[in-house]
Amino acid sequence: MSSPGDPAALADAAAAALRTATGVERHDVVLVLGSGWRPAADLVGAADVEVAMADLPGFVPPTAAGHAGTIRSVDVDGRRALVMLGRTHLYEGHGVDAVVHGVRTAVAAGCRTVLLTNAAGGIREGMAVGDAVIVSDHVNMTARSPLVGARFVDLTTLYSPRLRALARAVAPGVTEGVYAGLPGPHFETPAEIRMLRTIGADVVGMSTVLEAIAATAEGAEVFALSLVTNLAAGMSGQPLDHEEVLAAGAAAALRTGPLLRELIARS
Ligand code: R1P
Repeated sequence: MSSPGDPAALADAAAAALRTATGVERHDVVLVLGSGWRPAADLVGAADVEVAMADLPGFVPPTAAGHAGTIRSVDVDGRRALVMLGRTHLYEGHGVDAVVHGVRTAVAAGCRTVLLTNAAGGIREGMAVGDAVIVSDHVNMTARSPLVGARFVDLTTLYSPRLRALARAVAPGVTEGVYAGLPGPHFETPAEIRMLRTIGADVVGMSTVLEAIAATAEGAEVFALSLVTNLAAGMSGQPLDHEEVLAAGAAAALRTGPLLRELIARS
């Protein structure tokens, strides 16, 4: 039984509000945009309706630069997509339920496919700014779970092998990698990057892992795509900043936008 304040009830209420605002009874797929991904999303398709997250129950509008805080309803070759322009991060201080409310709402609105994007630091030798990386697995280093109070969930194939194969077919040459999700908001130290490389991480960021866990627990098929927007601390000799993250996303949009569109259309 759910109470009005519980996460499932809030997601249901937000999904109902989305249905009213968009006039669309059921969406098929959700695309969550990470830092710097907005220019790519503009190439996915024109929005029929754009709703402010602030107008929907349970949403805490994102505060990170480049996260607009709106949700578009877009028709992509007959597939109905929700495109979330921005996400709430753990470091914004609103807790795990706020972080995963977007994907829970999307699943409640009918989405069986959850596509997550993020900006990430490249850890693996040979990576370059502008590389897209299909997330094959993750290391959750937030020490949190969206499933506290719930049940055990198998994560063996958290990142859908089917969707990963589709992405590799759509974008030959794009490699796969393991995403390490840290709480932030500080960037990692060079020593932490050496540790992350040792434990098998290829890219690092401050999002995605909790959303992926929540989405799979709700029965959705999950896919995640990182864009290497900087080389991780200690690898380039340059200090890290969020502006270069946004700029790298914009520079890659002509490659990443069509990839997202194909994934939505064919997922
Ligand atoms: C750092 O520049 C910010 O960009 C990434 C990091 O996680 C961090 O929030 O954001 P997304 O993961 O939302 O792309």
